[in-house]
Amino acid sequence: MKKEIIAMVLAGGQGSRLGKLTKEIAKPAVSFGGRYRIIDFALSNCANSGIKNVGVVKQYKPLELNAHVGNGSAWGLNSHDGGATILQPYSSIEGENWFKGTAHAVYQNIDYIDNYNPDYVLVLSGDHIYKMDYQKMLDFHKEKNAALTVGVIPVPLEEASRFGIMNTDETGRIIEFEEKPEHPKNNLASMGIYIFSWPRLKQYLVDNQAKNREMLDFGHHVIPAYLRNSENVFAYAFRDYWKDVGTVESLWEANMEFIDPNHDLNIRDDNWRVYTKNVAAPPQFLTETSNVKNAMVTDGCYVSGEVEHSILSYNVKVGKGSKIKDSFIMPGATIGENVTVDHAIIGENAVIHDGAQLIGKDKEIAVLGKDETIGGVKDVE
Ligand code: ADQ
Repeated sequence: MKKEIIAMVLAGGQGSRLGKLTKEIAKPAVSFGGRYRIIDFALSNCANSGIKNVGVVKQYKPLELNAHVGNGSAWGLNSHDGGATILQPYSSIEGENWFKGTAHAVYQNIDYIDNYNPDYVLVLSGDHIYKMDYQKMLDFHKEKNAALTVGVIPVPLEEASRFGIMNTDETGRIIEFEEKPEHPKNNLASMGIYIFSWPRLKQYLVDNQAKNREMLDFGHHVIPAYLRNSENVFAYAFRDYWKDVGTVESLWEANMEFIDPNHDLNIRDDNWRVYTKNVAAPPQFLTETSNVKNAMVTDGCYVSGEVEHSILSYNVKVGKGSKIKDSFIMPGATIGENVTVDHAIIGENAVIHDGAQLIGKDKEIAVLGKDETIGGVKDVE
């Protein structure tokens, strides 16, 4: 079944910088914005861009992710000739080999990709918050007759060392690229979003595997190899909201920004909806002692305390006399009475007993992990 383009969503990384929040769960399956999981943004972008064949490459702690993504029907991806396919971390090519890097993860799924005999493969990361029309990027790729187009965005220079950083000429051609430079000279960052012309990429992956040369990672190996060989590599400038939520601080920040009704992401845009798997939960209930302002409160919540500038995901309980401020509470958390939570992220199904405190400040966000319990004063972690 020939397709012009299919997507591969890399959803396997461990996300170690999210600490306790990813101990039991892969980063793309981490809860976001009350109702969503991080991977919903990439999957919704695919659906809204008309890319209906999506391979989700998983590796680390896949259970939650499998249950969430299923066959992709929540995103409208399971039409008669489309669908989301969860790709296992084993392959017929190499036996029981775990993926060793992003390009290796694609290499191991060549058979899946070849099923569709695509002209182009869109490679995405499952852990970014953004809305993007990939068709526009594809048009650009075709217009430039590129072998590879990289989605790019300026980032603050002080954060540049956690990205692939590049230089382009006036036509947008990438002339220099360095993966996570220690001392970045500029701030034009790769978003980890790539459109490859598939026959060429396949050749690189297969040839180098055959010659036993390392071609394991897009940032470290594939992009530099393309540039060495003078392939047409172009930068596609994206100017809207985009956030890599790979650290506790950025996850917290992105959730706080999400509360703002005038947020650039505009979650209320009917023309670009963000889909997710629905959880059957009763309507939220705010008791007579509750006081909720400037907050997102999702289905199934039961609130008797004060909530200010925070997100309560579905099925969260907040007891009487408790104060929740500037915090993101993941699904199923139970907060007892007279609890103070400020500048914090609370993991799924975590429990805070009566009278306890979880208080972070500024950029030091207090975190309670999934299923964790506290009952006394908690220091910032
Ligand atoms: P990172 O995000 O740091 O940088 P990496 O950790 O390799 O790169 O992960 C990219 C994505 O692939 C993540 O979503 C991760 O979960 C997933 N992934 C990683 N290894 C995987 C594997 N073996 N199997 C399946 N999935 C896997 C990348 C680029 C940078 C760019 C940033 C933008 O390398 O150049 O600037 O993304 O965030």
